Amino acid sequence: MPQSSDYRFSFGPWNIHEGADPFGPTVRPTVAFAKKLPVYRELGFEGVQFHDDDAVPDVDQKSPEQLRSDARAMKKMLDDAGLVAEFTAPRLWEDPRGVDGGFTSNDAATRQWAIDRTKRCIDIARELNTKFVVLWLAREGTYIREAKNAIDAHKHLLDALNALLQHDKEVEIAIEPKPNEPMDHAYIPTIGHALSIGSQTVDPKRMGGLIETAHAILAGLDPSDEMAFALAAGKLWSVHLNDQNGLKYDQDKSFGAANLRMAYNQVRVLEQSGYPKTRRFIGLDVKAMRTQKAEVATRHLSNSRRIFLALVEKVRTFDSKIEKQLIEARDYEGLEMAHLAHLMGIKI
Ligand code: 3MF
Ligand code: MG
Repeated sequence: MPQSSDYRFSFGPWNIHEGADPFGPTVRPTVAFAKKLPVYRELGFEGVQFHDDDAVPDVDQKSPEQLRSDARAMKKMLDDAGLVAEFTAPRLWEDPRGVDGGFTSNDAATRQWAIDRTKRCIDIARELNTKFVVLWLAREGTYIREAKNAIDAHKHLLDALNALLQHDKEVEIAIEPKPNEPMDHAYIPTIGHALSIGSQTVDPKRMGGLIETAHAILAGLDPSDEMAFALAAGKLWSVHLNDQNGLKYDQDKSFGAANLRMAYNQVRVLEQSGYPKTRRFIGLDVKAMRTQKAEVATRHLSNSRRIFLALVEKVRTFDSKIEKQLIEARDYEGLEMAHLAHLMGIKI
């Protein structure tokens, strides 16, 4: 097996959850944040991905001093649990003001609120000892095309990114693209869009991307190719590995649970790029099934990590001589069979 120290794993507190869905209430008791922290190390994780209000509740209401001192208290909790913060992400989508988006709202005051709130999210990150902020642009899109001027929306988004980069001269911002849900159409659906807008900012080297498996599949794209695009540009700053059974609601299934070969190819591209050497995290954005009983409602996390490490082993043990021969002969049926046989543990 690969050394588990090769890769660093992270998840967000929202990945241990009560099981509510749009059609039914919670089915498991709430686990307090402080009770989630020890679970990280137990399951082999060292990084915590935070929404701003996971780290400091009532972000908008607090004075700057209060915000920083609350964030420092959270940093102490992390230190005591032997954990580090990977990033913070502004949870704009749960605030009534963000009902029709923040950065791309038609209302100037709302756009300013989104920028101010995200500046606070950056300040929290810095107190948690990370420079890394992730933007999942949940409601930056439309339910109907005519609701916003899309050209203006992209300009507003760029203005917001510039204001954020200028607020803190060291912050590094990764956009997490997603094509739909909650909106019908999101303005930044793919990593190509994310890196393109990043390249137009005042400081492109501090703009990158986070790729989530399910989001790429919902865009009809192959997650490993999306990752390769970002990796080739040195812009894959984190991942949200999970799985997705075709074009449905965002499922956040355990990594490899729907399509093991697609999972293998994501691991393969990360291995090819030497991702562990970057010391960046492998984030798992996975949800337990609603049917899962409370006592075993963290298995989706440990199972996903285990599948990831088993696939690292598969990638590392694939016979590179056979690969080279089959590629030279352009025998892709043979190459496919060699990979499938290796994955299944059968002889060709
Ligand atoms: C939604 C997501 C989000 C983001 C998170 C961090 C709630 O589909 O994937 O999870 O990952 O907000 O950016
Ligand atoms: Mg995600």
